Amino acid sequence: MANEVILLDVWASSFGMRVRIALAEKGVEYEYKEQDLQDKSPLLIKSNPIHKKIPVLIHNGKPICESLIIVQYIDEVWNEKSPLLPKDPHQRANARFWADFVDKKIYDYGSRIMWKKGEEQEEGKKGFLDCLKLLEGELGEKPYFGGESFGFVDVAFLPFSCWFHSYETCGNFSVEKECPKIIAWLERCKEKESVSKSLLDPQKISEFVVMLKKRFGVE
Ligand code: GS8
Repeated sequence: MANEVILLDVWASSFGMRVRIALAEKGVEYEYKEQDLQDKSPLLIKSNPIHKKIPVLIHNGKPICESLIIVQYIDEVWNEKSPLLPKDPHQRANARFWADFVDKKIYDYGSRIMWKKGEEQEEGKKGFLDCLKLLEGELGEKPYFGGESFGFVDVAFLPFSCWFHSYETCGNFSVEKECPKIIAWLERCKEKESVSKSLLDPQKISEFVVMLKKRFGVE
């Protein structure tokens, strides 16, 4: 059967970027359909009726929702190239644990740094840096989170790095100063074409954040 792959996405979404990295890593061709979240398309609503959120992958007419679930689906379907999850059940569980940790913590603290002020922003900054330090500890001296090869946790975490510059500007701190190993890991990952072509320019994200702040009247 021919593989028809469609991705419903929004250019600046870290969740969407996860899927773009995984598809690029596997060498899967797909049709990209940019979505307008202010005016959701019937296709998005039909494909993700529960959350009505991007990203959604539509594979041969069947939708898959939630970025981490999509990345695992991609890994299972296109399993002959670049495995993302390890084979060993304990290592798999560990990879899922850290991807879930990124999901639950990084986005939330990052958002607090960007959109809140005063005490709430400080809490966001502290929470964010504490999480980065835990991730740095998990990475240790390994080249990638899963060990010698690029994998699931790298895919889950990498897109948030495009927002680091915005977090740093809003929260007045430096990730490189606080967590140099995370930046070294990021640079290492960017040597891969699947990553460099899927990640967005942090400057473009910063301009987007400034535009959003103006639109929503956030100083
Ligand atoms: C999160 C997707 C999400 O927040 C995942 O795929 O991992 N847990 C999900 N998507 C946002 C855009 S990115 O910030 C979205 O589609 N929002 C639309 C809405 O909330 O109405």
